[in-house]
Amino acid sequence: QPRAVADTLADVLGIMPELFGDGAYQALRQTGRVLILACGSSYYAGLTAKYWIESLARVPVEVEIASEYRYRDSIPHPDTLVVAISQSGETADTLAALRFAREQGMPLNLAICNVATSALVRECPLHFLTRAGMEIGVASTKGFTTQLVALYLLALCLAQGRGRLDDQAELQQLKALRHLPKAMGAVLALEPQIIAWAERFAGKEHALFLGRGLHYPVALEGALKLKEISYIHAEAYPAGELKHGPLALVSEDMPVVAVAPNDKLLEKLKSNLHEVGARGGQLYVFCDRDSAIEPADNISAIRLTEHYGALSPILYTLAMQLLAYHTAVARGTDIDKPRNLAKSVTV
Ligand code: F1P
Repeated sequence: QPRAVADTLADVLGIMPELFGDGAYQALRQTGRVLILACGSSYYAGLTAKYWIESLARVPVEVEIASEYRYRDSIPHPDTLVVAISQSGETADTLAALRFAREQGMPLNLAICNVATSALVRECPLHFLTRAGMEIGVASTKGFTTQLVALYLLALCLAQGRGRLDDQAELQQLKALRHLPKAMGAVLALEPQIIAWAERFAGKEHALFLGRGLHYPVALEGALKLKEISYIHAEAYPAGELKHGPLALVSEDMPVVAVAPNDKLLEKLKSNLHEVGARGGQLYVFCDRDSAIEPADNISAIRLTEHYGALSPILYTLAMQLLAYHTAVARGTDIDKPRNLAKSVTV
């Protein structure tokens, strides 16, 4: 993972629209709104990008599940930048949604993709190639984290085009991005602690993942990874939704994983976690090193070594992926080739 992210950043010498291809300078300036189309993990990358683009660039973003988009009577806007995200670039639903958007009169199309020769890249006038290399497993891992890097760069370029990123801020952002591979290495070093959790998960049949704000899509991705490779039924909720239904499921048989970095939503999240603890739920909390979350009988915590601000979802995603991976190892499932799934869904 650190190498895939370093490779993806290798050609990034500055925050420049040209990173997204010839003509991107004009296109990104014209953009009045962004529509993101994707499936599976790539869709969750898109949900994360919505937070980034709206807060950094103040451009409104819609994120649509590509397999649904063309069946809805949505309202097209010609100044929309349509961003299609796909690791393989061959996902039939994502290609169909993109073509539908074009037919609706939205020709500003950008592909975020890992395969240079894919249909998606061929069809989009603008593209950013992630450098995840070959993903052996069906479930997207480094494909996902490198998509997040690409989307963060897009948010920065849009912000710059709107005068929201001065030279000083650009330097700081580049520094944070370049440090990412090292910070990811520090998350990978947490593996022994994650293995100990995974051994406890292996005997369970259900799990709940909670996050808030920017880290809600990380919870969604954590639940998806666990489902895909360990076949444990997992659901993710924004933690504030607990009391609107999922709290009824909480019991000591269902581990509850919380993505809990030190951000402005942590206090709210803590009170949500308290509701879980009060009902006998076992909490597994991923938090920052200096977090005020204290372990207790029903609360275990794994602390990530640094707080990473807006880029923190990339680090927390690694922890989720490791948890799913080691749970699958403990259950003896075929991690690279999960039953019923295909690497690219071309029909
Ligand atoms: C989309 C996706 C992956 C998932 C699996 C099936 O693929 O849903 O997220 O892990 O591989 O396909 P893509 O469009 O990103 O290639």
